[in-house]
Amino acid sequence: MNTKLLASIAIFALLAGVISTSAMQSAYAADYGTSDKAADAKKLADKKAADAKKLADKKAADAKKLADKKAADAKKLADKKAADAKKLADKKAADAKKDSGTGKATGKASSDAVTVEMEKGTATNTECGDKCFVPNNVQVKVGGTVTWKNADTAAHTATDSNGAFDSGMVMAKGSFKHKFDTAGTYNYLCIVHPWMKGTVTAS
Ligand SMILES: [Cu+2]
Repeated sequence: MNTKLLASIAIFALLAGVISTSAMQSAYAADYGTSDKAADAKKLADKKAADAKKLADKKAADAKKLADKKAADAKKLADKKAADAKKLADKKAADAKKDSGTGKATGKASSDAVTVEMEKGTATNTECGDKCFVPNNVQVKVGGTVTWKNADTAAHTATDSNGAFDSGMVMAKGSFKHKFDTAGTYNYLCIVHPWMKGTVTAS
């Protein structure tokens, strides 16, 4: 063997070693580098998916909270309306009871039975105006009755201006009842004290 050949072999071997090492390194790098990128991409995708889910969950939770609040508000409003309606109905019932109980009917609503009082002092008080017959103006249903009660010490009458009814003399603590079978407006007065005037409307 000569020296030149030995040197050539040595150089070849060295080169081969260098080339194979670098080839392995690049293969390694390519392999693991790609794998790292894929892992990173997966991680990123997972994070995005997790974030998206979190956001969707939050939106759903917010929407539910809002819907619950709306439902609660609607219920509260409905409850309040129902309570108000009940209160109003109770008040009306109480007023109606009060009216029928005392005979001091307001005359605002048409009813089957209305009571009118001939007030105290009306025989002498020519200024009693709409406080002679109380209430002064009453509404009654057709077929309903109006009862006049004399709360005064003097005798009075309830006499229709057109002759539809006439109580005659109603003594102190006495009363007179008339049934209204025909719709209409009836103006009446006390023939003893003609300043005492009242109206019955039957409808
Ligand atoms: Cu009178």
